[in-house]
Amino acid sequence: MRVPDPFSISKTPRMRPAVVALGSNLGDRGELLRSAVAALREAPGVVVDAVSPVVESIAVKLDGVDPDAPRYLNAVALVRTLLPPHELLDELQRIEAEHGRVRTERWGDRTLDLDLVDYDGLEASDDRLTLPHPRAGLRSFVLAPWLAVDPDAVLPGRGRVDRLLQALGDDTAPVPEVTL
Ligand code: A4P
Ligand code: MG
Repeated sequence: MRVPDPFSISKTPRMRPAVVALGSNLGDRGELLRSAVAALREAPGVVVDAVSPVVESIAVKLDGVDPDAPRYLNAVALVRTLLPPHELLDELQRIEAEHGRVRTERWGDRTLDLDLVDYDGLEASDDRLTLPHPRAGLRSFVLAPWLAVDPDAVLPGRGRVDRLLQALGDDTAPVPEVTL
């Protein structure tokens, strides 16, 4: 029996909108985010339409916020892509690896984290990819920059980003001196 693919999208190639969250709390964080955006712009089948302002926030670890860990810079990029979701994830992970990302501890400090927050409103999950990103709605460091670059943003299945952020509270600080 054929198992239906939860990610199945129409086979007609077209540019689909996606939202990528960027984060860094090690190294030259601003330069790493800038270089990651440049790499996204160069990725085959990816067009970057907009990049948010940069915000700073306290690191969230598995056991809660950690004021002793290096702070994060975060931003969000709005893209359009010809790539199916897993191929876009491959590109994001390739860019992470090229920027010195080493996976040791889950939610540990990292030079670069690229998360796929939304792919064309898809709600689906397998062992490699969950869409939308399951924790995006709980994180002001994702919601605040996303809202700044798209006032009508909607997190699939969860609702409008402005409402989600209002309910959550915004604990990010703007970093206007870093532009991407
Ligand atoms: N994966 C599944 N769905 C997705 C998706 N939508 N986007 C899988 C990206 N990856 C997805 O991720 C683990 C696995 O998740 C991947 O192999 C992929 O197949 P990872 O990047 O290797 O590890 P991680 O980032 O430590 O894990 P996770 O659970 O994705 O962490 P989060 O939720 O991304 O949190 N604090 C602040 N202030 N700012 C931050 O940006 N980021 C994190 C990471 C923790 N604390 C933070 C921040
Ligand atoms: Mg990640």
